[in-house]
Amino acid sequence: MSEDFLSFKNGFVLAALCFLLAAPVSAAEPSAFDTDGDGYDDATEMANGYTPYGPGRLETHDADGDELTDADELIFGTDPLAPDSDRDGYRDGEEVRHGYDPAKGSSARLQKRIVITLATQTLAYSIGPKQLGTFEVSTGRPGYPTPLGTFAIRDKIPRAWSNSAKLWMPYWMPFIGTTYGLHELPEWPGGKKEGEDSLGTPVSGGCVRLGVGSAKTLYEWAEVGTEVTINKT
Ligand SMILES: [Ca+2]
Ligand SMILES: [Ca+2]
Ligand SMILES: [Ca+2]
Repeated sequence: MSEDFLSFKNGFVLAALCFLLAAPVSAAEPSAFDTDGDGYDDATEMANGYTPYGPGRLETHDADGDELTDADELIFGTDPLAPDSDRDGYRDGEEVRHGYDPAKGSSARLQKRIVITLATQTLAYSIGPKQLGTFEVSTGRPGYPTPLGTFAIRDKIPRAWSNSAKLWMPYWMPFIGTTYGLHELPEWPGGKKEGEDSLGTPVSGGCVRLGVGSAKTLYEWAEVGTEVTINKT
């Protein structure tokens, strides 16, 4: 056998092997892949909350040790088995922590978004494709509706005075002029503070009120320019 033929034959075997390894999972055979070789196929593991990239749960396991869990890698579209998915020199978890997109090169930012739903009196906040949490809020009472639409945070003031309502608004973040904004349950001169039990019911003058704790969390997380969307449902 000539060397040329051997090299051709080895190349063919290698190509066939690569094809078999890379072959997509057929719809008729969802059990074809068991990435971590533990005897359970990837689809079954994920359907039950387990990671297909090693032992443990999808939500807590970090197969490549880049501070992004296997579950978050799937959400952000990164490679669960590569610590620096976009190969820009920064690890996936480090990028997310600093607000950069771990799947899209060095300068792409992840967008921060706040969405308030009037029907449920809830606020959700997210970075890129990942929702970070939800809070109960109180929006405008009948006759004083919170405007619908998409706006942006214009300012951040730790404790603002409302001249029209004569009350203090802790963690004030206006999103329409200085009239409508997000803030903690208001306080009146003399020390009275709106009760937490008003959350979940639209009782404000049009602003979006948050509870003690949640207002501070959102204030520290959000930035001037963070998008704020108010939906009816
Ligand atoms: Ca497995
Ligand atoms: Ca990871
Ligand atoms: Ca990176």
